[in-house]
Amino acid sequence: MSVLLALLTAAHAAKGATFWMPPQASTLAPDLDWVFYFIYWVNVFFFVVLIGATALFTVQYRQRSAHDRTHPTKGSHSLEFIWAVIPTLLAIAMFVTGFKVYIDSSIPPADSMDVRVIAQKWSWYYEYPEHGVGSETLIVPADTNVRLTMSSKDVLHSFFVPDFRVKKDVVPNRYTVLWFNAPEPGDHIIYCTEFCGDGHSVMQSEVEVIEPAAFDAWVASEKNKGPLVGAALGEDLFTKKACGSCHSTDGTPQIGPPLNGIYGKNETMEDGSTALVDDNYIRESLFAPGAKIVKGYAPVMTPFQGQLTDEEVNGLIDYIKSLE
Ligand code: HEC
Ligand SMILES: [Cu+2]
Repeated sequence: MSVLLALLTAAHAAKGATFWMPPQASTLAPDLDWVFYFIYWVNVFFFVVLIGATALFTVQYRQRSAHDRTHPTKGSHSLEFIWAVIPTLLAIAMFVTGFKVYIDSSIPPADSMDVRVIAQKWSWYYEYPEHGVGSETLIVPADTNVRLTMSSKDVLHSFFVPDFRVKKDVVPNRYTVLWFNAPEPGDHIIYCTEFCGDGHSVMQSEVEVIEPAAFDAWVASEKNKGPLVGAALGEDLFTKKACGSCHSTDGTPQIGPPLNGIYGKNETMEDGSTALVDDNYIRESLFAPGAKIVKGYAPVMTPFQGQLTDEEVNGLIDYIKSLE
């Protein structure tokens, strides 16, 4: 009992932590917890009222003798009206508040710093395309919007930081996006929350939120250590894989369309449809170029399926993104 109490007090000591929730360490956490506790207390209220009334009526209206008969009862329109309208209003309030938090957590702010998350059995790896460094711990500056673009090398994983209240599946052959802003420096646990085989339970990592100045110092110290990452890796591959024999980066059409300034644009296809050029589109262009043919060009690009690692695909995407 005293152990339990000690645990509870310890949890309460951390900022914003409650009986059910870990500390609130992101800007999303207070809003999300509000919705959680709103639904929670509505549930507690109705649980107590309904179970209480059931218990009370069971005793009060029990059959007292063998010939004890119930009086015939008539319906009540006002009662029925009340118990239809109040729950409906409560359900609408839950939807509206929940939807708002869902939208806020789904759309990364435009000024976000990009980090790539690569999941594999059974570890996490982080790439900083804007800084050209990689890390096994997610290190981010405090008070900064951070957008994670996540992919898996093998099976389905799921990225979960309880203290931030963010969670998203990480899937092979596709990018998923998640964002957060951690106002204060501190360490928080990252879990894989999708059962992904033997080592699932040890597939943990850590996010270290540090002061922005310390982050810049960390980037400077990591730079030029280890292999090329992000746009620098992409630029290197662009030459090695001879993408330049068909694609210019200065706007001149060649055998293939120029690749500068395409990221974030809507591209028109041969069949008249359009597609947004984002991470998933470029990945598809590399692995299955025939899936969407850009208007005015022939389907002659060789598929690079099996010839590029996930890091290399990420690097090429970051390089194309960097071309103006
Ligand atoms: C043999 C010539 C050729 C080579 C080599 C080639 N491509 Fe392509 N690529 C094309 C053509 C042609 C298209 C347009 C037709 C289509 O959509 O498949 C294209 C389309 C693309 C697109 C979609 C562009 C848009 O405007 O929507 C991207 C991205 C791309 N290529 C990237 C690359 C990268 C990166 C490499 C090197 C790893 C590469 N390509 C190598 C010919 C080539
Ligand atoms: Cu996993």
